[in-house]
Amino acid sequence: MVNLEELCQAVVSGDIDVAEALTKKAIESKVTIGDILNRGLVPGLRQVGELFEKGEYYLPELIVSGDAVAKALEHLEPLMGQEGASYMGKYLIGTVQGDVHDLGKNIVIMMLRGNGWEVTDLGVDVSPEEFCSAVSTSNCDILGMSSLLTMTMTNAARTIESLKAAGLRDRVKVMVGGAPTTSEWAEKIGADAHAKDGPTAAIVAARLVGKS
Ligand code: B12
Repeated sequence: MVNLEELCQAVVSGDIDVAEALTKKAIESKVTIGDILNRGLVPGLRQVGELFEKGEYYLPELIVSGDAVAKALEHLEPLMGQEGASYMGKYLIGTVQGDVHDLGKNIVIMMLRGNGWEVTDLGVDVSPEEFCSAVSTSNCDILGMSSLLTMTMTNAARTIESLKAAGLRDRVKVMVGGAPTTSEWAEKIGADAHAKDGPTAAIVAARLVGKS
């Protein structure tokens, strides 16, 4: 049996090999993806964030812990097959300009793909212009923006303004997410919806296109 607390601690200590091995073992032992994420990987990152905030961890620790989770996600991603999920539509997603955090976005992508969405990932540090250009050429149903930094979350608002200025706002539903974001903030900047995690993102996205 896999101890998910050990997986959590492997993330906290930035032990990439152990995090990978325990994730593989958990998958073999039929631990659910939800438990691997919510009882192992994500709490590990949360602790790393707390240690960073207290000044006990620095950027190098954030980097290795992030890499440990990225490695673990590589093994989870193929398991989120689309079998059985009916086609939901096209979802364009990226992390806002100035922000390179992508683990949360990648978890959202896994959940969306597993729930029938055709997802295009624009990556990180995506400018309002790049988001607009992708919306104008992609015929997507939903644009999702991820923001982890309070300093740059305003770039999601700038992107919505740019969509309006380009006459594209009515073509697409806009969702926002990321640790510092809230549904009140989403409403304030004129987004259509907010979601606090991957599973909720899939539920809310379906609702936005009338397929829930
Ligand atoms: C790992 C990490 C990093 C890694 C990122 C690696 C990677 N590939 O992503 C690296 C080392 C690059 C990094 C860098 C920095 N980081 Co950092 N980082 C973190 C850490 C520890 C974990 C982030 C994470 O992955 N969380 C886990 C995921 C699963 O959660 P999530 O991203 O919130 O995503 C979920 C939901 O929010 C939602 N969601 C996310 N996106 C979206 C999008 C949509 C559309 C929807 C619907 C939902 C949704 O679903 C996701 C899945 O459930 C956090 C601490 C924390 N508690 O978050 C700090 C943190 C985010 N970082 C922080 C800081 C300060 C920095 C740096 C500025 C540090 C520095 N001095 O350089 C740099 C910034 C670099 C940049 N320009 O972006 C601060 C931000 C403070 C703030 N509020 O502004 C935090 C909170 C740490 C802290 N407590 O101080 N970081």
